[in-house]
Amino acid sequence: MKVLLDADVQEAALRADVLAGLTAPSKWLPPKWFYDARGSELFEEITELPEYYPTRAERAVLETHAGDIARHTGARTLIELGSGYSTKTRLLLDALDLTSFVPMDVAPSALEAATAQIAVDFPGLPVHPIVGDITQHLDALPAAPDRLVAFLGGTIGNFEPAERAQFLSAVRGVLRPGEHLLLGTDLVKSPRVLVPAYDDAAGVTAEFNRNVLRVLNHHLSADFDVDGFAHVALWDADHEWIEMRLRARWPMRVTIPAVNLTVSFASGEEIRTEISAKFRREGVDKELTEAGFTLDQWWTDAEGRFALSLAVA
Ligand code: AVJ
Repeated sequence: MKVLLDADVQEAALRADVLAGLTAPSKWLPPKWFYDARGSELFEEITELPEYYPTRAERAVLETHAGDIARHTGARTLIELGSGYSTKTRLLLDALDLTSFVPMDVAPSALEAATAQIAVDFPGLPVHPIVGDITQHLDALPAAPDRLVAFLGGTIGNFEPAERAQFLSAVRGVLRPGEHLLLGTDLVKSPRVLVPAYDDAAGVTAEFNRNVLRVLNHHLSADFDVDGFAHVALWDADHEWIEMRLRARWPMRVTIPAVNLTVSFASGEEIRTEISAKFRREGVDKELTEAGFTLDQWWTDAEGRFALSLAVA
């Protein structure tokens, strides 16, 4: 496994984000810090919840169109960004005629498990996992032939619009003309469907959200009272995104020794921990075009909940 994120680099990045986010007037933390081993497992659990439709909807699109993806791209190399356990990706591994598979993720535990399982299920397929941050390490992607970059799950929605533009341009920058991007985007729909998907009855998403505080306790010796924070999920209709927050149930002072910081929370004060933007076809087309891609195919599930875009560089 190629490791671009060693523990020291990761901790330095975590310290910088915590310092910036928790000293800001409106407190925030970037969602990538959810994904330690426990966070990655909790996310897998989320994907199986009755309320969390995006994974099943995206799988339905992949089941229907994996053959089309193979035909339109002729890809020989599949690069998956933010690959996690690569569960849905197996549908692409089945359909494509690949000479290698390159999954990249910040979570080494998920990447290791995925690589081991794929070795068993796809013997003879070379897998070259990279532990890396997709916002920093695209340069490390191999210059292999006929590449298809897959960015699935709707994870692009976790970026702010400006970050999204920067990220898509960076992906375009590493691709040669004629190579492809397969982009998964969750679509705008009723908040009656969206909000429960991020606030499930079993409380798994709440645990996932609070896990970021456990990560800070563990890695920065912070003393967050994890149960002192309530899970909040709300639909921001102006931005068309879901926001997850952690709301202090009572006034708190938290010390974070690794960054030499004491943070005060008023009762009810919130930390924004994630945005998950929802998209429309025109918006996706526009953003891809602005990044230098051409939208070639747009596929959705039968209920129109989730889209896969195939774009050409
Ligand atoms: C993995 C980023 C696609 O935004 O829906 C699930 C993460 N957060 N429930 C998403 C998540 C809360 C998920 N992505």
